[in-house]
Amino acid sequence: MMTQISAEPTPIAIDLSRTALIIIDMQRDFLEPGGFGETLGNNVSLLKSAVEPCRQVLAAARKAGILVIHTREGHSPDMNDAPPAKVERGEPSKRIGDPGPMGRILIQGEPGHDIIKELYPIAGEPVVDKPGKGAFYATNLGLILANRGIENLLVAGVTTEVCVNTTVREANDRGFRCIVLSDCTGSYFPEFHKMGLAMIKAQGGIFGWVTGSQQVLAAMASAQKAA
Ligand code: TIU
Repeated sequence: MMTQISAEPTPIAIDLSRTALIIIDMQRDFLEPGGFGETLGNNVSLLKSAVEPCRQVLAAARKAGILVIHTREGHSPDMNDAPPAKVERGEPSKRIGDPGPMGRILIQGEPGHDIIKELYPIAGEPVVDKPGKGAFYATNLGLILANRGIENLLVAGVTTEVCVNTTVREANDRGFRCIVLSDCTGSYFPEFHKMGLAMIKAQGGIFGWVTGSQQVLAAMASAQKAA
């Protein structure tokens, strides 16, 4: 059954049974003080607004039986998967792998690498660990989606112009319809958030569609009523 979602630049009709909600990098390292985001000089409180809309869409997706996938950016403890060009970049207060208040910065298994408690994965939800900004690069995300017959992605998470945009571009080139949930994403730079979303929906939806959590919640509710 097709479900209509109000979105920009146009409404879109999708089959929710072929749709996954992907929540990008809602990790303590990006959202809480003392993590990777803050070491880069960012005000991490700017990402907070995405948490509650994300929590609502996550709850509705679980209720509707929609596949939920979580991603986490980070590196193995031996850092074999961390490019020196990434580790050595800039002048952060701490580098990837350095000890911080939430454990080693951006390292798998450390408290800071974990997903925030409000959006914590439950059994059966794939968690994709990724070394890069895009969720397809050097991960089995494409395989997971192919095995489940997924054609459409509802995209949430942080940050809008970095990991969300990179993942949407990767997904769009792989043939997925991407619907980005504006209030479920966030950036350390409000102007990049705005333009990051504008870039996706420009030119007739060059990379995908943009909508809000309320539109998606309404679409999921109407699909459940019709079922
Ligand atoms: N997940 C993600 O977006 N990684 C980043 O490094 N984002 C920044 O905005 N720095």
